[in-house]
Amino acid sequence: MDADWLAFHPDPSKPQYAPPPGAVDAHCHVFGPAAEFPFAPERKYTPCDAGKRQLWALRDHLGLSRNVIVQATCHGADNRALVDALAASNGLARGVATVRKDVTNQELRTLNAAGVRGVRFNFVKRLVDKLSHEDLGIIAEKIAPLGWHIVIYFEAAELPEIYPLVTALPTQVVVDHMGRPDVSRPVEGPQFARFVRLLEEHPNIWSKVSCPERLSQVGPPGYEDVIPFSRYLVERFPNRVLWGTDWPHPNMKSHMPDDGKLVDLIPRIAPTPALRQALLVENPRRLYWPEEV
Ligand code: 0GY
Repeated sequence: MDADWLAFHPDPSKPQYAPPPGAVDAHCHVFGPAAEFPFAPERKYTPCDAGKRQLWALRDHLGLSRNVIVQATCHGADNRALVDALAASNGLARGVATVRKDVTNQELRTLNAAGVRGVRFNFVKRLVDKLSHEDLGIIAEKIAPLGWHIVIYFEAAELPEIYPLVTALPTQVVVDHMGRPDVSRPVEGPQFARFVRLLEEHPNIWSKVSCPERLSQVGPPGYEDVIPFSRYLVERFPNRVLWGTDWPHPNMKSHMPDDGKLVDLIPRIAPTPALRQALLVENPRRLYWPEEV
């Protein structure tokens, strides 16, 4: 792993908040193990191993029921570690893959059978080489017939550049980590207003209210500066928000969050039982286990 890599918390606390039955961690990753699933040559970082069994142990410890495993950029478009985890999950995990524009329909069907329900487009420059919008458009057209959605990851400053692509996508679209707002700015300020408008004007666009540890400038355990942003989205778009741990927290440099404390923030971002049921159970079910709806 990279010399300055911070490994995930070895002993997260038991949350005081108990999530409802069926609660989903809708944003987490598996890394390797590298000996079995080597990291991609084009990766921008080399993490510690963080395998499926550790993820299941965390799920159970936190009182969560299911996971959505998102392909991380360190594995590029090689989805083998993801598919291996899905196969071992007893149906308790679904996945979001990374594919290239030349992916075949047969490969997509195989991923679908493994439990993949979406692809991720990553626009964060420190994580990936730039992908052409034309290529992403080709991928979007290929995956749409499967009923999959597209997860997108960008920094707030990149939104104007990608706006035409994002708003033309033919599927449901889920934005990672609230579009990474600068939380030192006001919730009602122009930067976050632009993101809110994106959701307001496009009913197919959702947001993950995840990663306070990544966005916060005041830091743990309360991440007080991030809560108003997450809560705003949960209250305004209760049926289009997802929550996740982001375990094993790639590229965290300031500190490693205690996952139990992240769970304890949920009642502060979703203050009523109905909002929590939507955020943790019903919304992820509609995207990832639609056969149950
Ligand atoms: C996240 C955030 C990051 C990394 C990745 O796929 C990835 O490598 O998403 C990051 O470095 O901000 O969502 O896991």
